[in-house]
Amino acid sequence: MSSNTVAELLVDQMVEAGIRNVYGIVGDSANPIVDALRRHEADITFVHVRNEEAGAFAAGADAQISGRPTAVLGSSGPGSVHLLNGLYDCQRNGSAVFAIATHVPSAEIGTGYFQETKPEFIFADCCNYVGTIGSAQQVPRIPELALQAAILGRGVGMVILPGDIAAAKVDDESLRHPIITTRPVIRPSDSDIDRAAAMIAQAERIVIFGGFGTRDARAEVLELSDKLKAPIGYAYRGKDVLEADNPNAVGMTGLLGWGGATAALGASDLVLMLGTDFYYHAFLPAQPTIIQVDDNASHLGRRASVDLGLTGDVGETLRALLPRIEARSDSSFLDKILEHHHRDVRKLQTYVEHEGSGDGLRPEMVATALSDLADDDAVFSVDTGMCNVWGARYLHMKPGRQLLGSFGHGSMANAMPQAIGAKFGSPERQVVAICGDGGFSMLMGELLTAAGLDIPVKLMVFNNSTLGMVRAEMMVVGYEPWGTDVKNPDFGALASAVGVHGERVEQAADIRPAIERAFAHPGPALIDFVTDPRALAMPPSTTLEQVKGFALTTSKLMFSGDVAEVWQQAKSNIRDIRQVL
Ligand SMILES: Cc1ncc(C[n+]2csc(CCOP(=O)(O)OP(=O)(O)O)c2C)c(N)n1
Repeated sequence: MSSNTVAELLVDQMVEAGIRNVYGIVGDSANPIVDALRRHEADITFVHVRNEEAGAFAAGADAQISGRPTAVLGSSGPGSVHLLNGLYDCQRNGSAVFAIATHVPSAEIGTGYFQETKPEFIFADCCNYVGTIGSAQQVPRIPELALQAAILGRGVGMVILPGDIAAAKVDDESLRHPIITTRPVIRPSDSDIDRAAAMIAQAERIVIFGGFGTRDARAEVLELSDKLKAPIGYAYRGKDVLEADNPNAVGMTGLLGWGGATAALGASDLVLMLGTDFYYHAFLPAQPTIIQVDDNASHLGRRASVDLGLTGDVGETLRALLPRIEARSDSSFLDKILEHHHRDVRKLQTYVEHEGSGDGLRPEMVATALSDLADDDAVFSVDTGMCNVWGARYLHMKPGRQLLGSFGHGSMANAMPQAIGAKFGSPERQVVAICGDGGFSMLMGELLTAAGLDIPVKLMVFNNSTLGMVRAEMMVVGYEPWGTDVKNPDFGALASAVGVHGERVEQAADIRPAIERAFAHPGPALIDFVTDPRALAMPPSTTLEQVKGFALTTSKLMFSGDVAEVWQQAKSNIRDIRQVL
C-alpha cells in the first residue's frame, strides 16, 4: 500500500513531468489537490486567477514561452466549465497543458447532483486525451497518459477527478513509470527528399511560406532562402521566427496581410510551405506547384492542393535537403518582390507619420511606438480583433522577441491572460499585452490578478469604444454597423483605483512618454489609448466586392440620414482612400 493519496501522487507526477505553474481557482472538490499543491510549494506555484478561462489562456502562453508543460485546475461543474474556451485556445495553439477538472462525489455521478456536468463530453473536442479517474486503482496510470498526451501530443491532456477519489489512498504504484517527455525526430525518406530537390531544380520563381513549425529551424529556412534566392512570407505564427533580422522577409498574406507576400505567392511557380497549417486557402494561389513539410502528417494537403507532402520536422528535412540543392545567383524574382514589399511597407507608414483627421489616436502610431520602445527580447500578446492587425503590421520582430495570440481559436480576451502566463513562463522578460477594449473588458477581472499578485505586465488598451473588427467586417459586406458600440470607463483611472500604474492618453504627443513611464514602472501598468474607432486596415489587395460592400454601407448610412458618420469614416481614412484610388 502506498502512503500517497491520489492528489499527492498526481502533484508528484506533475512535478516530475516538469510542470512549474498551475493556474486556477480552488473549490470544494479540488481541496485535496490544493492541499497537495500547498505542500509542494517549493516545486510548483499555484497561480490564483479570477476566472478559470483566463487561467487556461495563461497556462497555454506560459507553456509556449517557457517550453515547459503547464497545468490548470477547475473545480466541479462551473469551475471546470469556465476552463473550456481557454483550453480550446491551448489545444489549437499546440500548447502542452495538463488540465485537472475535479468532479462531484463519485457516488453521485449520474444522478443530476448539485454542480454535476458531463466533463467527458464537454471537453472531448478540445483535448488530446480525457481520462476519468473512477477509482484510486487508476492512478498513477491515467495521469501518466494525460501528461504524455499533453507533452508528446502538444495539446491538452485532461484528468477528471471526483473530490472523494482525490483524497483516497493509492493502493499500488507498481505501474508507475517515468513520464515520457521526449518527442521523436521525424524526417522524410531519402527518395522523397530527392523528389523535392528535383521539383525545386525545375522551378524558377520559388517562394517560402513558413509557420510555427519553423520555430527550431530558422537558420535552415534562411539558408534555403539564400540558396534559392526565394522570398520568405509567413503565417502569423511564423512572424516572430521569420521576420526578425531576415533580409528576404516579405510579410504576411491573408486577411491581416501586408507587404510583398501576397504578390510573391501570386507570381510564384513553386511554393514551399514549411511548418504551416495556414487556414485561409483562398490566399494560397492555385497555379504553383506546392511542396508542404510538416511534422504532423494530418496537416498535409488540408488547405492547399499539395503536389508533394513530406512528413518531417522542418529543421531535419531542410538539413537533408540543403546539400541536394544548387545555389542560384539570379536574384531577379527576389529583388522584384522585395521592391514591392518595401513599397507596401512605406504605404503602411501613412498613419504612423500622420495623426489622421478622425476622432482619437491612430492605432498605427501607438503600435509603432510600442514596437520601438519595447525591449529587444520582449514578449507581445495581441488580442483578437483589430489589435491582431496592428500587431501583424506594426510590431517589428527582432531575434528574441516573441508573439502570442489566439491564432488558432480566434477568441477575444486572450491578450491580458496570455501576458500573465508569459510573465510566469519567463519572469525576466518584458511582457506587453495589446488589448482591444472589448477583449480587455471581457476578462477584466484579471487586472486584479495582476494587481494582487504584483505581476509586472504592461497592458496597452486600444480603446476605440467599439468592437472594431466586427464593425469593419459589417461594412465590408454592406451591413450598417450595429450592436458594436461599447461604452467604456477611463481604463487608466480604473487601473489606478486597483493599485496598478494607470494612465489615459488622448494626444499623439503623449503616446511615447506614457509608454516609457509604463515600461519603467516596476509593477503592472495599464495605458488607456483613446483610438479612432473608424481606423480601417486596408487589406493587401482590395477586391471589387469589398469596395462595393463599403460603398453599399456608406450609401445605406447616407440614406438613413447619417451623413455625419459617412463623413467621419471618410475623414478618418482619407490618406488610405487616396492610395487605393
Ligand atoms: C469570445 C469571442 N466573442 C466574440 C468574438 C467575435 N469577435 C471577433 S473580434 C471582435 C471585436 C473585438 O473588439 P475589441 O476587443 O474592442 O477590439 P477592436 O477590434 O475594436 O480593436 C468580436 C466581437 C470572438 N472572436 N471571441
